Amino acid sequence: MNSIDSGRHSTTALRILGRSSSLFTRVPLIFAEELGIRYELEPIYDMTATDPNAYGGSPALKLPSLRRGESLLFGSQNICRALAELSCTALRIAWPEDLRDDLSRNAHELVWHAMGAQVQLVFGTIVGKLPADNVYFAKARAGFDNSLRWLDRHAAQILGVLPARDFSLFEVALFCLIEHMSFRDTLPVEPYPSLVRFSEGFAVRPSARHTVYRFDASPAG
Ligand SMILES: N[C@@H](CCC(=O)N[C@@H](CS)C(=O)NCC(=O)O)C(=O)O
Repeated sequence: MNSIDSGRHSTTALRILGRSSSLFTRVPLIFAEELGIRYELEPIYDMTATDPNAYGGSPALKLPSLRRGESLLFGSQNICRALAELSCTALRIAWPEDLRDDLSRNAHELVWHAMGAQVQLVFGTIVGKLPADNVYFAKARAGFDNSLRWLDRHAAQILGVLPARDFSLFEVALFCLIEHMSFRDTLPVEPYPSLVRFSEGFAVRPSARHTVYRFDASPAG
């Protein structure tokens, strides 16, 4: 079980259903770590299964979800919000609805788009072994690359206009995305030096060091 400074909070352990290798799972894991919330990661081993039970009951066959007793909450952003509501800390989190200008709103849209493209490429070409030159993936890769180039070009400005905060959903998502690209070998990160610099800065946080990407060992071996 991942347990962080349990003295700082009184929350009983929560179960995050996901994968230690998953981009969308790492976002709420980092939130939990930043907020000092105890959780257990319940690994989902088979992403090719078509039975919702293999995903802890997600009808969309997606991860992550959050289980609290009888309740099941789907999706990365929903889980981050639930964790923030449970937290006793006074940490300031910048959410998408706090963004006040086109630049930061576009940045949030593009990082979330890029995360979807990363999943599309990993699932289609690595897990599904489909041809990477198919227009479906070629277009995804081009939109992904364009989005990252835009984010890279505007990185300093974007980080400068985010509201006063301890952390933001945007920054956590961007960090998880950039590290995942090296972990899953989709696009090289070298063309995006500002994003890499940002990611290297974020990587020193304990929340990042406690959630390093790795493949969960299946009990079946
Ligand atoms: N809308 C979901 C998307 C989550 C997502 O795409 N998760 C990936 C893992 S990082 C997944 O479920 N991949 C399996 C698949 O696409 O079939 C969220 O925000 O949590």
